[in-house]
Amino acid sequence: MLTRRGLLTAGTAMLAAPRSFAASARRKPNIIVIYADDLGIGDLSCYGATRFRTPNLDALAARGVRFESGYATSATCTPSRYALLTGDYPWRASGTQILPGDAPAIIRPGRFTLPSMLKRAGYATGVVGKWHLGLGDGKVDWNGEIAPGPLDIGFDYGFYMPATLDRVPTVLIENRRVVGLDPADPIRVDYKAKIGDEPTGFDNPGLLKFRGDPEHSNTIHNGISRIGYMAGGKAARWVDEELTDVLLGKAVDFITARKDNPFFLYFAMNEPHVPRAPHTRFVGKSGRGPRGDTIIQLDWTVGELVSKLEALGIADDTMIIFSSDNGPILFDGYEDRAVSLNGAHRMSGRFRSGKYSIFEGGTRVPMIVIWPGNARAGHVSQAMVSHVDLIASIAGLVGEKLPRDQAVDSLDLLPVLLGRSDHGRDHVVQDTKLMVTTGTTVASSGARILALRHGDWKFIRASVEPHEFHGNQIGTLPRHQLYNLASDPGERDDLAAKDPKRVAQKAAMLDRIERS
Ligand code: NG6
Ligand code: CA
Repeated sequence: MLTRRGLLTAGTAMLAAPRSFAASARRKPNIIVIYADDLGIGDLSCYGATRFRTPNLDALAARGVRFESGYATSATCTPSRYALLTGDYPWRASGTQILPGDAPAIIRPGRFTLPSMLKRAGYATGVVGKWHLGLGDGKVDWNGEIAPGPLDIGFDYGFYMPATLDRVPTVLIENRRVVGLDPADPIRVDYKAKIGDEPTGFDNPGLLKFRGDPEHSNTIHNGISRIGYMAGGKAARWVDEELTDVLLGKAVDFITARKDNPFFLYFAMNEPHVPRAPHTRFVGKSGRGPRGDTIIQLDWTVGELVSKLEALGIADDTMIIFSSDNGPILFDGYEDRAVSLNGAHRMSGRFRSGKYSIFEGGTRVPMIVIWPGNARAGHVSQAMVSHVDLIASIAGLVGEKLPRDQAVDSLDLLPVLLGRSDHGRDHVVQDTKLMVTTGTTVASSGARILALRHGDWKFIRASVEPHEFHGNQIGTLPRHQLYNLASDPGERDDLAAKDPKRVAQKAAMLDRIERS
């Protein structure tokens, strides 16, 4: 296959030019990307989960294409989202690792992105939910105009959290302003030293709903200690238990107001990322504790959004792509009993490990595409696709061209996304990068860890990075590893010593892709 970077790899034929599905539709379809946070490929009942059910996502899968080899580019959030929006693998750029809540914007204004391309194609474009791609130019002014941000890279509308649920500031931003901010109570944020006089998890553990590890033991808001210190902005802070309803409301408002013309909505949900504080109506519903309960909340919320499309009469004109930014994890900083209550639930299905890992569980995620009348209902695809491919595939759909030097890793796989072809990628690069922390959990150099899946072969490049983080195996060894995913999807039987020739080939191929 010829990638946009011009690398010729053996083994697969070029895809036929995508058919013009758009032409058969009444108009350009609305496009909704629903991106879950830390949801594993084994977390939905349509992917084999048996300990609880996800009826709304199962129904979605039954009406569309369900992928068994759908990949986020990376095993953590920021890099996967960077790739989703830009069409570049994140490891081509520096600064694309997990960002603090006060980091500058990493996708710079004016850059060619999925939303900017769709805007050019006549779409109204919006983001609702988790951002975590940085804001501002250095020091963000939380009390003034927040820029650059989503509005500077192609979104017309944004209603979003700056980073993650577990990072300060715990406030929502609409377009360029913090929502509900009282100017008399300005927000201050510091990731290094304590500011203000609010209690912290370190000093006041008695105030907590559940305890955090040292990284998650800074300012307490809503009974949850966060990463980072914050003061002020009291009236603007979110209530974790109500946040998903607030975001759903904004997503519904966005589509309702724009239903008569094509729109693109990037709905970046938080479930089941930590801290897991579901609404009371979902508490106890999964029988697996708060992690399962937030998955039930996610499933219900997706169902509501789909019902809204139906009520508005636009469900048939809407393509929905559902996926997750990286694999799953039980303990990720809070003692919320996820580990003890998980029981026999297999978050990554038959794959090994999850979030942070270079094993399949890190990046092979649930992925469902529906578009009534266009995407094949009920098709289960084994084709390899990556989120990095969305931009080129959607460009083909809406008749836009990619600039030569942009979205360099993105392949037009529209027929694959619609279940009309099972010829996906012949290879995909996976990556992870650990945080460099001074806490007790990990001492990483912050180096990228890369792997290559090529056909059924999985090559993991040698790395001296730590082998474990938060209970998930990262998959690193100081020597190269080789697995055959067809016979060994759980990556247990390292064939590197038996097949040094193949190891050398894959190592060279990954080097070539990296340099291309
Ligand atoms: C890590 C946090 C983790 C989570 C993650 C981001 C520590 C020890 N761990 O650094 O709890 O917030 O960042 O998750 O601080 S992600 O899904 O947004 O990538
Ligand atoms: Ca994530």
